[in-house]
Amino acid sequence: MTRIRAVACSNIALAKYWGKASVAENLPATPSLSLTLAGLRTITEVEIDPDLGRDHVQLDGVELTERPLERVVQLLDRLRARAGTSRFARVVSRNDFPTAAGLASSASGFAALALAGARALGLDLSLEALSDVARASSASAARSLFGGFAALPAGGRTAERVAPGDHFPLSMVVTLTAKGPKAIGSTQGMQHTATTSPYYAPWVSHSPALFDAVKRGVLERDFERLGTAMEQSALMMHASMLAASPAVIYLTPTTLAVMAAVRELRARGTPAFYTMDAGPHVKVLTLPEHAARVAACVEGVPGVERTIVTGAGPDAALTDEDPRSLP
Ligand code: 2P0
Repeated sequence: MTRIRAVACSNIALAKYWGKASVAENLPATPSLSLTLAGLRTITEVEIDPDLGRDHVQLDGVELTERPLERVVQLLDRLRARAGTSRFARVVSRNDFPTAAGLASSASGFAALALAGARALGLDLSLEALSDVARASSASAARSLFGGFAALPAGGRTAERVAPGDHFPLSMVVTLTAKGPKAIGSTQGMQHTATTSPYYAPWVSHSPALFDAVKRGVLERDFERLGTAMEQSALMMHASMLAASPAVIYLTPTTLAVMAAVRELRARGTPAFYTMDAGPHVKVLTLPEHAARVAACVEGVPGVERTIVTGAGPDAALTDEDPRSLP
């Protein structure tokens, strides 16, 4: 039996992916650029066992079935085809942050699974090749193989490194807002947006300009340019969803209140910008010396549960750490 463990960090898109150029191949319609975050980790253990008759997958202590199980099996099937084997796996995976709450658990999850699964099946793949494997399961996962700043081009199969995290040290204040009813999943939400929203085409056609501004902001360490384009990317993505029929609404009154608090902080001279994904939480990007002040501010907004203050994380890597040891 071969047992391998890998760790990958989640990522938050500064320039958003929302929409597919190919549903069958899971290729993104928009270019995206993300920051991989040290404070949002998944550890995944893959054990190949010749005695197993199928794959068994446990996530955060719960045995997966149906579609969530199928998504893991499909990734392992792609690796098995490459490795020329039909052996099954026992997978144990744990996140150290809330799963499926708009905190991109599928990104770190599929990135860690691609690395641990490949090694357990005897494949020695580059980060780029692993990124392609992860992307086919979840496009945002392609970016989580890389630490620091990573980009996935429109139509791209593999993400690429834009800059290491220490090129431009930034803090992300992940602001968890009160849980509402479970919203529509990303894959379904973006498909519904693509097929029913008259704002989808303008979103897709304008996204490269926002991506370019975000990228330039990162490379030139221009926080104002980066933050301004990041906010517009998030808001334009949400505008495309709001115009769908029926609307896809992830933003709650608490989300809007945190956004207002960040705008007010900024008006008073603290550099801080927000971004929101397929959930009600707000991620506030700031410079490290302002992170404590930003966290204190958003924690005072009614409806905010807690914050996770974090910064750039590393590449996905093999680890000795046991996923069962995570809280
Ligand atoms: C992103 N999101 O760029 C965007 C912003 C959510 C909002 O990527 O269908 O789980 O599995 O490729 O990657 C979430 O979507 O979607 C996502 P699939 P995924 O981070």
